Amino acid sequence: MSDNKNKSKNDEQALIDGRRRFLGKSALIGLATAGVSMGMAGCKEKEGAAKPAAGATGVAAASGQEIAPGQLDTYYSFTSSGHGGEMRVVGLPSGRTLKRIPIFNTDCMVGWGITNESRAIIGTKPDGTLKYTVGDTHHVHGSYKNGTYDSRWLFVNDKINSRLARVRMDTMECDKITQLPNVMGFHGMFPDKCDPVDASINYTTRVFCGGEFHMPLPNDGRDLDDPSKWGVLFSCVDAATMELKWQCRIDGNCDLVATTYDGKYAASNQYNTENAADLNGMMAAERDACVFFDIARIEALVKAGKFTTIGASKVPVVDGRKAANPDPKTSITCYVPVAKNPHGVNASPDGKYFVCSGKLSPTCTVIDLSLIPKWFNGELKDPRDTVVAEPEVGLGPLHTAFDGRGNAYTSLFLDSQCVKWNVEAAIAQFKGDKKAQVILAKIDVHYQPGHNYSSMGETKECDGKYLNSGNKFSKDRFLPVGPLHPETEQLLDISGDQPRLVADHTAYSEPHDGIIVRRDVVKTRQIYNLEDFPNAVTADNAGIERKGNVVHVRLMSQAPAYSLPVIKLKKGDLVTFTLTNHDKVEDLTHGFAIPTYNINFIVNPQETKSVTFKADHAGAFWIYCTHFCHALHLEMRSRLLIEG
Ligand code: K7E
Ligand code: CUA
Ligand code: CA
Repeated sequence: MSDNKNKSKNDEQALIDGRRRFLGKSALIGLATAGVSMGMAGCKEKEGAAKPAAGATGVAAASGQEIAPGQLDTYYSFTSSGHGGEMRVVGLPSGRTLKRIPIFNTDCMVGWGITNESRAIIGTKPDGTLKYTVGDTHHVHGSYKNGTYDSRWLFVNDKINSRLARVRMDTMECDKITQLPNVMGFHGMFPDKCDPVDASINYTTRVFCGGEFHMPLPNDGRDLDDPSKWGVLFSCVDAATMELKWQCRIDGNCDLVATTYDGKYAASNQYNTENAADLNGMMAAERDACVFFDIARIEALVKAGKFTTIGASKVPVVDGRKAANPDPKTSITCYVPVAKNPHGVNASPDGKYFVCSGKLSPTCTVIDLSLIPKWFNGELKDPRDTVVAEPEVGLGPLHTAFDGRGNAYTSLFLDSQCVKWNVEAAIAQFKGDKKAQVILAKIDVHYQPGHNYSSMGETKECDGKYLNSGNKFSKDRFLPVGPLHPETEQLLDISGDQPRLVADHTAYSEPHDGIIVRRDVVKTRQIYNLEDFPNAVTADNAGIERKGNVVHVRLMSQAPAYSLPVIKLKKGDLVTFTLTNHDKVEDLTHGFAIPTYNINFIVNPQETKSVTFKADHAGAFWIYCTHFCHALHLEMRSRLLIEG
């Protein structure tokens, strides 16, 4: 029997080895054909390889990571959802889904996109319909104070329609969405960590947003046949008001964004310094760049009125292109050459370095942030002099996380691995130390990782406990659910010398980046404040108010009843329902659905929401509570009678 067991173990290992070889091969083909097919390496696997791989790949099943029933996780993970358009909240290390926060999508559970309040945040067209119903969230980052999270806000980008959204940490709901003018493909985003000039402002006041795609400026039908005239803007949004502060026109594109801990610089890696409009053109140059922005200089220009505007937008635009900035001493931008077609730029938690991953080069580029001001002061000849290491890490490096002990963890898309390497050793090697041990470990992840991110890794409190590897293909890791497989979020314990894979979690397509936040940092409120809602319904104003065919129904809910058992309307009425939940018990939420009228939303304790619609068909309709609230939840309903 033990023979059999060994045999099947060997078979499994052979399958895994075969699969890895296959991956490696397609990876090389991908590179040889200039990267075009590299994303598909995971899809072309022959079907026979589909067999459980756990056990043989070092999954520490009894690793002590399990959270027993009734026990709480030690971390929150806030993740993007890609073209799902929402944000997700997951408990770690268990991988329990705690919440989905609708943002750029619509959601009929909470009524996001249905209530007047949420529609005002998303934005509507003159005819009242939602301006957009799709979104593509990639990057979630928190607001900072003193170099760590302050539990005020989370920010997330929408790549499709170039919008920045803010989520309140206390309610974990979206409260603002801002569209960036003259930007297409808003991809990288990062809040600042303190003010570039006033050190007493040691918290987030700006959010930097990178534009990825070149576009006509303005995009009104001009220059369609001449992409050489198209441009890219890097934007700065006020974190408190969520209004645009300024934009900076650049050469090349923006991919991801990082900010320094001293607040002086933001930077974006660029894979298209060629300013090309086609694939071959974007891969023509041997090196691309990481462009740094001197925030204080940009804001001084804006203050001095040295800006232009584009089209109908009133946002000040400064010129950060190379031709407009010949002298480093006055330049607002610094283009540091980095490895070809880089992806990702990440700040080390000691505040010293930015790391760009090569993607089409098997290297990471380490930029010493103390040398950036030297370049801006004219003390360095070449921006490239700020590069202090370029270690070879493996194939297809995309994103880098840190453990706070001087080590970096880079995802290797083509190798399907996470590589652990030491930053100071890489710097020593770059200086010529041949004995420097740069690569410390390589661990397989399943399969083809995009982002990875570590616990508190984007803060000075980086604790080096966990690393999440967000993998783009799960293949045989889970029960099949049709042609589209779930993605894997794999949890690695990085507290020891060797990273250990400790859990596979599924993820619905398709998360990119996230942050892992210690649970004590997160402060949520238990119920809402009645006073926060100017339209709150109380016993004083509850009832039905009619002005011609415009009707306002003001309702209260208290388990298990709405305040009006019968509501009479006439066909053709324009009706607004405003509902305030007067229950005060945490989690005692009610729903509000009207059959055939496409209305459903929830009201949390002490919260107010409203909907407006035309009563365009007659009949009797039971308004009912959709959210289980009470033993008499099913009885919680009112008759809506619409006369024909
Ligand atoms: Cu690598 Cu949009 Cu951050 Cu996805 S991006 S993986
Ligand atoms: Cu109220 Cu269910
Ligand atoms: Ca390029």
